[in-house]
Amino acid sequence: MEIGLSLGSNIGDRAANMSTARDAIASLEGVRLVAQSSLYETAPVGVKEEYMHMSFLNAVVIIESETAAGPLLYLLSGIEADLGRERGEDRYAPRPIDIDILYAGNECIDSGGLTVPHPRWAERRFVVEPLAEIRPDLIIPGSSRSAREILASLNDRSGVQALAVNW
Ligand code: PH2
Ligand code: MG
Ligand code: MG
Repeated sequence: MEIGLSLGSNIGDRAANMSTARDAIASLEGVRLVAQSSLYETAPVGVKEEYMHMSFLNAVVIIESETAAGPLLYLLSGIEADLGRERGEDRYAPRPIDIDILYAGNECIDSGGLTVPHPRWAERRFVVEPLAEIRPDLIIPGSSRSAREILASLNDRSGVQALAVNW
């Protein structure tokens, strides 16, 4: 099944964190990397005032996975932990890497701490813009519009800029 992932980093060597996480995802058993967006430099959304100066790198990665979303989430948390992610009470605290499942085929899941499609993906420019770059015609369950159409009418005006770098 095709699964879309959002990657984000706002601490440490952000570009290295993004590449290392992408490679670790691609190395998971039963996972094949299908597409990756450009790297985007993005303004923080919804973080505490004290972290507003820490801009993010974001990207979307698409995989073909034999592992279902539930067990995959567990493996992805392992990659986050390997890259030094610590989980405290502030879920939006700076992190070397955050890996979120955006969608998993046409599945709708709401159990065990996992909600798929991601409940906020369509409101966030740092997700919609990289997704529309690589899957403009994708319609994610819960929406009637394609990624490209959602991007065209997005309210989130926060800064998102594609970087001309390989990763
Ligand atoms: N992730 C968040 C909260 N805010 N802002 C940007 N620009 N990029 C993110 O990845 C991000 C965020 C929670 O996971
Ligand atoms: Mg997350
Ligand atoms: Mg997140």
